[in-house]
Amino acid sequence: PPNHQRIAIVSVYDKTGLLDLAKGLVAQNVRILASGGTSKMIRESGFPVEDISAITKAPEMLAGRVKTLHPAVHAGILARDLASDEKDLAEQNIDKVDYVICNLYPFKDTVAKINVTVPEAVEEIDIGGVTLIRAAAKNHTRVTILSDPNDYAEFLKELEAGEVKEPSRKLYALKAFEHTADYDNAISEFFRKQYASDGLQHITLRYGANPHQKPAAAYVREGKLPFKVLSGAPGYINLLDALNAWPLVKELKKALGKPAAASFKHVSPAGAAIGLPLTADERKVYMVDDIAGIETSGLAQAYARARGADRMSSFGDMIALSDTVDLATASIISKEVSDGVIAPGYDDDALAILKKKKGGKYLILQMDPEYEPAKKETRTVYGVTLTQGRNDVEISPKSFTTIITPKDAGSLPESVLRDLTIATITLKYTQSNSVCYTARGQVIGLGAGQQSRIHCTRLAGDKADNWWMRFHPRVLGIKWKKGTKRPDKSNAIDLLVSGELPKAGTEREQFEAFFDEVPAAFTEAEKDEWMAKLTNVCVSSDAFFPFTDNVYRAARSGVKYIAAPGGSQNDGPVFETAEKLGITFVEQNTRLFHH
Ligand code: 93A
Repeated sequence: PPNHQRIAIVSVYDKTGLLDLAKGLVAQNVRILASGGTSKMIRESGFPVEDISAITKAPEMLAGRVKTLHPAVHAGILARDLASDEKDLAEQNIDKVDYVICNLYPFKDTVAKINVTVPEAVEEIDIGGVTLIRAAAKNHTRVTILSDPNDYAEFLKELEAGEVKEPSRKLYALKAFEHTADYDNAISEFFRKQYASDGLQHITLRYGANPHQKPAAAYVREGKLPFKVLSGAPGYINLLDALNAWPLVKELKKALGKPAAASFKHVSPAGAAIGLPLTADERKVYMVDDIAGIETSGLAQAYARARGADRMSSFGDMIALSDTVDLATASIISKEVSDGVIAPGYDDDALAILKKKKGGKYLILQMDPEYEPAKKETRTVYGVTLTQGRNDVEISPKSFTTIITPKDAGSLPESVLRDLTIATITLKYTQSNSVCYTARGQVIGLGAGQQSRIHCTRLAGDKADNWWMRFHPRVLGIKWKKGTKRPDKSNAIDLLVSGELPKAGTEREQFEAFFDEVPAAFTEAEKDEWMAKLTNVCVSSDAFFPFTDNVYRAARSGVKYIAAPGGSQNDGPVFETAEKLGITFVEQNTRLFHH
């Protein structure tokens, strides 16, 4: 113990346990110095206590705004056991402080009240208390800081036994730092809502994942949000989609040098693509044969492909586009059921069209293309904070040089490198497990969020089959009843090509009502014959294939190239199966789980 009489500075808003604390300190012959209200309460209970002014020789002033802010207090707390510090103290006649017991004005409780005003909140911003706590915590090699009444009993026990030990001082200091950090967070959160709720730094969201999850907001702690809301009001899931879809298209464009588009639903892509000219059949299948200017707009081609990959899943999508949105792209969007779009910019005529969508409620976000997110990501789940480094691994055609099989393979054709790049970047932003099939510069089947990899491979394969069946001449030749809507066409085609055609009853009647000539169901033989024409499909997987079944399934959908990480106990059989089936297997060595 120090050779002087030990001193405690006590300044607490929450006076829980205060008298037991005072009693314990007095019993150990500790001199107590306390701020106004604290001192009054201790004195009235009959324990010896002095006001802080006994050492500051200055009265509390400004109606309590200055109570403990004084060199006599803070030099006493901050002084180390150093000769130079001792000398400074001696010159000013200041005594060292050993214990600080402080908790802060109730800022959180005050701002939680409805209709609290800024002046009311301002008065609850504790300055002196935070300074006491920080100073004592900073000097915890010598000083004990108690910021929580729950710690008084343990503290007194240690004191009675002799002195507060280093491990306890460390934990009290940590708690004190957390306390002031949390307090400052509450203050900045209040002022962010008051002063920056203009959508630049903070936006209030309609609600969270569900309408009963309120309040909800999106904000950054520093600077501005990287996007502006040009129209509509974003929801929580819209932003989850937008902030996953945007980096996907940004990375696709960077990797392949062409405009890119993604169509998101429930935080996974339904489709993603780069801009490549469309064949007449593709224009028909993607329902864009009436879009003026699509021949020259790479961005419109990219969105046509992204939306065309899996039209059922894209219903009500959140769209990301890598480039300034032009009229052709906006014209496609205007015809589709969609929730919103994020892009770096909008041509005036494109913006005018989009602003009219959904009765003016269509969500239009403008993204800052230069924005780089922080390297560290943080979220809380069930009250627990999780942090990780952002997945900033760069995928490009160069990621596919380790060819496992066939042994004599040269380098891969450019179109294959392109499609493997698209598949793999898409997986990077897909809920895991995920497996992605690509062809012709676009996703054609994506399996997301399945706990079993083979289920992903099947789901994605079935989607790829479905995509290809939509190019069958019977589908291209469908004679629609006049006035049939686009979503109804997509649903009816899906029933036809997936083999889910209703055979009888009302559902059958409803199906037939869409057509002038009802198309016949596909026989197994017809399906097999058409599927055999699909080839050169690429597949990427976000982690290794544990069993050969994945390779067999992929092969049935025209897959000739697979990229996946190795590392499975079954790598050998997986590679052999690929070789046997004439599939080139490329080791892409980065696991890409995403949640
Ligand atoms: O207004 S203050 O920021 N100015 C100060 O100098 C100061 N010193 C301690 N508030 C200050 N405090 C706070 O007063 C403490 O954090 C504590 O919450 C409260 C205790 O006041 P009293 O002892 O008068 O009840």
